[in-house]
Amino acid sequence: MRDVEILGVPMDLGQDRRGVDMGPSAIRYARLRGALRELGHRVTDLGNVEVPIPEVVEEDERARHLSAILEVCERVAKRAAETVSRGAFPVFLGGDHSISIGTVSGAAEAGRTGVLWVDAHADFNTPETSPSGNIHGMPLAVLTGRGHPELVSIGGEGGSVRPEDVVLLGVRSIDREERDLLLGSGVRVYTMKEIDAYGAARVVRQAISDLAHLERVHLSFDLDVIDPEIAPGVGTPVRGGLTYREAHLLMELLNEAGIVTSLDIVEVNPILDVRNGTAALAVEFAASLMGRHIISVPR
Ligand code: 6HN
Ligand code: MN
Ligand code: MN
Ligand code: MN
Repeated sequence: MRDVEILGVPMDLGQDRRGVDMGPSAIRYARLRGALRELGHRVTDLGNVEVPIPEVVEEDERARHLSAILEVCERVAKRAAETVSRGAFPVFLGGDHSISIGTVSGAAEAGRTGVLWVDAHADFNTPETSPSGNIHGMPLAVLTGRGHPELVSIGGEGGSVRPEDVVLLGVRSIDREERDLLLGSGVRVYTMKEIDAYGAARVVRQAISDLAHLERVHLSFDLDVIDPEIAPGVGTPVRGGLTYREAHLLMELLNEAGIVTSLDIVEVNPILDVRNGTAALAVEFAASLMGRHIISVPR
């Protein structure tokens, strides 16, 4: 049993498409709290962090909506730090992936924290390498100390996490210069190619062992890692993603390993979704991570 605290961050300033700000509502509508309570957890919903809408926010060409995102992420980091200081398990609902600059920085206040970044993209751009200027393509770089100095400063000098404590999983779309930056960073990367070649179980177990030296691991789960045929409600879909069972297996193996101490569920876009199916999947995967078993076998 865990004390779980849900915090919504209805942010859509980190990318171009409207609708991802409705992610927290969609995930709540899909009964996240009920699903986690059924597993025996004590679940509190802390509501949403306030986020301005793009219409009232200034543009910034190389890193769009920088100052507003900075402000929101600072607030999020503070709330995240409060939750982990209570010993609770935070579940952050995005919003686009730029929120993780705040969630991970705050969670890492509890002590050295690893990151498992599960995503179709590497999110390792900087304002210099980014083809879009969208900050949701930059958070993992920021968290490891690369990119816009104001964003990096949220996690304090040098970033919130060490590159050797970070594992990327499920990637299949990386920009050219982003790739060079990532390859030189020390972050471990398992692309869809490794998952196809060796199987999800083997790759996930390897990722778990890569993080075994850490007492705390933050799972940042971008729904676009799932194949868009089953998870269409995301702003930047890429073909060839995780299957339904591969994603459940990932969560089941993480649950078994017991290493995850905080969670982001990001990039759910209800406007692009079909009958809230992507949010419903997100809730299913969260429940698998938090202990849902089809059959409980005593071990
Ligand atoms: N996400 N690499 C592209 C960019 O604009 O930097 C896409 C980023 C997608 C980010 O899905 O969280
Ligand atoms: Mn704008
Ligand atoms: Mn992402
Ligand atoms: Mn992504």
